[in-house]
Amino acid sequence: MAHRWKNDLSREDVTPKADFLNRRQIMAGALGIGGTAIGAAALGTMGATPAAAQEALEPTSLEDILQYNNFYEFGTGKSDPANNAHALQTEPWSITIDGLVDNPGTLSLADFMDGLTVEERIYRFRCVEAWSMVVPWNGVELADILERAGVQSAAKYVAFETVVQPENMIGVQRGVIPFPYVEGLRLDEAMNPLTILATGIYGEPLANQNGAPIRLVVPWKYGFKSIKSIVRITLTEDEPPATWNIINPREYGFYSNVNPNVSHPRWSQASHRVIGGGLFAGREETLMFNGYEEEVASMYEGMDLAEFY
Ligand SMILES: Nc1nc2c(c(=O)[nH]1)N[C@H]1C(S)=C(S)[C@@H](COP(=O)(O)O)O[C@H]1N2
Ligand SMILES: [Mo]
Repeated sequence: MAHRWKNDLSREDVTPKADFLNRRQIMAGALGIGGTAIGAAALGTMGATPAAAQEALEPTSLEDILQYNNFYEFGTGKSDPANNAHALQTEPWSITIDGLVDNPGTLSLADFMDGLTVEERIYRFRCVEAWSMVVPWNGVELADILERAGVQSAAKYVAFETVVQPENMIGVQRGVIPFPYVEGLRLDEAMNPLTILATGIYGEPLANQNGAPIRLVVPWKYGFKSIKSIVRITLTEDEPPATWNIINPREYGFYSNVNPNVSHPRWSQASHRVIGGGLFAGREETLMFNGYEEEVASMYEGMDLAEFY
């Protein structure tokens, strides 16, 4: 399983993926494409989990995950996506992979997911607005997709783009921010085993408001990096544009790694509000890299983390 990339990055350069994840291998049927019900989940035995990562994360209720969203294509209010995203047209869906890859092309979602194993990943999810959830995603490692595309050695970044359906998207009609929503990662971030493309939550296909049918999840970065409803993935040499970074570069950096020690210009990032939990909802201290320091800190050695907020 240890395969080398065509460029100089390799799986061996990053933390072995097995050791930090509460993971269950889920049958490919869990994709939800074609309406297949989720199959029985076989528990992955991936070796011992280090004590730090073993901390059991209590997933946020599905109700909260479905009703407290950011998806500006459907409005700026937290309940707007739940109210308006039913209009999103997700069938048919195709995804283009292009740029600096050996195998560019446009695939239907089914072909895009063909042969990939959908896993469960229970991740902390921290919005830059200082709230957080724990989400049991179902998804595939982005690295597997990039490998199949054949990343060329000149590629340094990965750019992502969200669908634009003006007739279905009230936020696009209102022009609340520029669309399409775009985001990007450095190639090593994109290839980190923590980085997934999610197609489900709680074993169900992604709800429209959560970025159906497929969205990025980068758990050590602020939530706005986790771009929804992706239609294009482009390998580039130069740092790609990122929506919030374009809108306000002083407040939203390209890197935007979760960092409790670096305040947003208008609020502290030292703690966050936990979504859900009813009466017992409260605040928690925010962890460096959102608790994934061991897995990702080495990628930023020599960088001034404050500068790269
Ligand atoms: N296309 C698109 N992707 C997006 C956004 C958006 O407005 N449009 N909002 C981002 C922000 S700020 C957050 S916090 C997460 C929210 O994901 P969730 O609603 O599934 O929790 O989606 C991110 N991805
Ligand atoms: Mo966010």
